[in-house]
Amino acid sequence: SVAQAGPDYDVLIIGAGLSGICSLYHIRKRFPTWRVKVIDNAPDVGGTWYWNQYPGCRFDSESLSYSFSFDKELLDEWHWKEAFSPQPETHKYIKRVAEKHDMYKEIQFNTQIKTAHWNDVDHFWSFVDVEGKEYTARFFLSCLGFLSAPTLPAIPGVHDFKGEAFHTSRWPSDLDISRDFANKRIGIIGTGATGIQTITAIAKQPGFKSLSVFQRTANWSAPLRNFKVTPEQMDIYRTEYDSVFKTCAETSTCFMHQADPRKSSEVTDEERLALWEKMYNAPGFGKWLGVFSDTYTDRQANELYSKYMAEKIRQRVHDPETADSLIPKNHGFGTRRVPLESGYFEAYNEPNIHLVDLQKTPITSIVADGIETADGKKHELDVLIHATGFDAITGAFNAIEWHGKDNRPLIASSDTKEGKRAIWPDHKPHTFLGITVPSMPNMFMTLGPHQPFGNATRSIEHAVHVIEELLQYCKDNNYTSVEPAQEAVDAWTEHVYECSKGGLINEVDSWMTGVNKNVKGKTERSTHPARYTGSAIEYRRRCEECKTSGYKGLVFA
Ligand code: NA7
Repeated sequence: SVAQAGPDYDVLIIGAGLSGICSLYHIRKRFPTWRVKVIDNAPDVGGTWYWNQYPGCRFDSESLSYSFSFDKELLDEWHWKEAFSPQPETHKYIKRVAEKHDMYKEIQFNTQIKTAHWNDVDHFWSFVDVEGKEYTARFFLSCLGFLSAPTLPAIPGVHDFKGEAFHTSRWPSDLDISRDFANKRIGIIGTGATGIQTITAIAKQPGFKSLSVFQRTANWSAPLRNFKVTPEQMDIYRTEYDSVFKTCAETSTCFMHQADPRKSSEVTDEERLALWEKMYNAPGFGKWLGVFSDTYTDRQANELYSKYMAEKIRQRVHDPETADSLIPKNHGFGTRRVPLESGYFEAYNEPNIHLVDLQKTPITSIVADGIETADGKKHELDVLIHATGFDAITGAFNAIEWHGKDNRPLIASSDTKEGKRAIWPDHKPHTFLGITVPSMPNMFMTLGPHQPFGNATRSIEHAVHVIEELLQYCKDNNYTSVEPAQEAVDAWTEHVYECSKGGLINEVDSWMTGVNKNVKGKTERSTHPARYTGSAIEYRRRCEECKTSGYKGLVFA
């Protein structure tokens, strides 16, 4: 009956985070008669900014640069209370966008999609949720998020802990650290961006008994330098939106910070130190992205800057042994995503905060009342926080069982029968422009594999624009199916691979290079990076080129 009546929706969007909200806004505006629906498994909009309610969660990007640019009225209305917005405010902002544009009526929450089938005869997708309800749609937008599938540590006994235990992105909404952590012995595993924010926030809250930080890899981190934004300041900021968006469009990462064109070796020691100090003392990512242009391509340049940053850590941590453990040994500054902090290193000067260096004493197991380490010690705990990150970029796709064209699965390991036919064998993405996927007709991705991420909102707005123009082209030509040609996919995938050569960032294990030791098949650095590490400017140029060529590389029917 579905085939006779046509699909239920013209467009189905999965995900109601920033990507889903932005997609819904633009698609509804451009195609007012289309039936559009959004599905999300959360109980509200926000995606990442809904789920990550852990204490201390906030932007490391300037709040202004994270705003949607499409609604001038809202830009005039909204007051970012802090230069780097905390999660509750950001969530309020996304809710405000959805309410103002009457989006809630199109969004179905608390719905987990289980399977997806492409109907190659009638050209539509059929999705079925865990309760067995079916949703059919001509076009499908994947707004699943690139850091939305949390992973617990693959440590023996991880489920044996009898106290309260949770992943940071599933922070219990009724947990109040000022009340519930009083006199508690808290343990936290993980020192990525999330761990660093959580640890700092807990450290600032008096009353807990002890905080033990289980650190496997030390991470470079540097001051955020956040500040409150007064109404008067906000008035001035509002006049700057256009220039902020323009700046972001001109940088290779979509952030507001542009590398200094000079090389570290071209300047005197004094000039070098002057720029580093200026960046270190300024708010935001300048200290990562605004330094000399060779910092992340030239090993020597990177070593110099890392030495400077190590000294900063030593100055802030009283105990030299702890300071030494906190300084990364196996990767240089900025070769992983740099978490920004506000008092993280000083936290270790508190007598009740302990760093457990897992390089010296690895965890042997998690037991009912704590964590045991290789030195025979048991760290007794009442609460265990897993700040252990995500199955990044491709991970969110695993929650759905995909049946693409010819019934092909999307992801499967190549040593299985299914894996031989998988579109992304061993999590290795194949895409065209990071927007379309072979054998997955009429599917378009926002912040999916092979797209530049950088400042998320800026990247999202661009991707959604590319997608809506492509939909327009399909509509104008009465096409009911579009998919990338294999040669275009191969060439694009090769381009993504080529872009990753030469950057030090691609030589280091992290979620950005596809490594998550807790996920089978992701324990080693992939030869096929899932992240687009070329310049966002080049990325946009190639998307534009595709359009102006009459969508060369895409096959329409
Ligand atoms: P990350 O950056 O992936 O960090 C995860 C952390 O958890 C990292 O320190 C890991 O150590 C640690 N980890 C993971 N598994 C284990 C086990 N089994 N044992 C010990 N330690 C473990 O995730 P975040 O949530 O912090 O940040 C994700 C992004 O969100 C961030 O980059 C921003 O863009 C926002 P490892 O380094 O693997 O040794």
